[in-house]
Amino acid sequence: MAGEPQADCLFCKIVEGKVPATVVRETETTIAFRDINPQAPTHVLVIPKVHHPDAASLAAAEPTVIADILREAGEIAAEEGVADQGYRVVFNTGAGAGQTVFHAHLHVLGGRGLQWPPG
Ligand code: D5M
Repeated sequence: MAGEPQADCLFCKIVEGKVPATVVRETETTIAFRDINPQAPTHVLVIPKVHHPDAASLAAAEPTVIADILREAGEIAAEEGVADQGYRVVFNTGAGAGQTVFHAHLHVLGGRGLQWPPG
């Protein structure tokens, strides 16, 4: 059921502490950890503790948690020292857009020049 931990979900396992992650910040509703395959000097994932498969379904069910995630992204950018240079936040949504983990997550990327369009 949406919102409930999913036994086969990697990011639910990180939330539950069953899979290790390099956690950089945690709130009541979110957890942020370093991406295992970083695409920039700063590459952090911010996820909701509740399980929803993508950002749109999370926003529909728990709109305040999306706000929590975006606020955390700003805090992380500031803490990592990439806010002044500029950074990118991305919700890949759907396999065709490169989503591989179907637990909503926001990529926070910074610390290098970022091209547009992203490809
Ligand atoms: O992004 C999913 C991201 O999740 C991708 O950049 C790799 C990252 N990932 C996968 N497994 C782990 C673990 N165990 N720790 C940290 N990061 C991880 P997507 O937008 O779905 O392609």
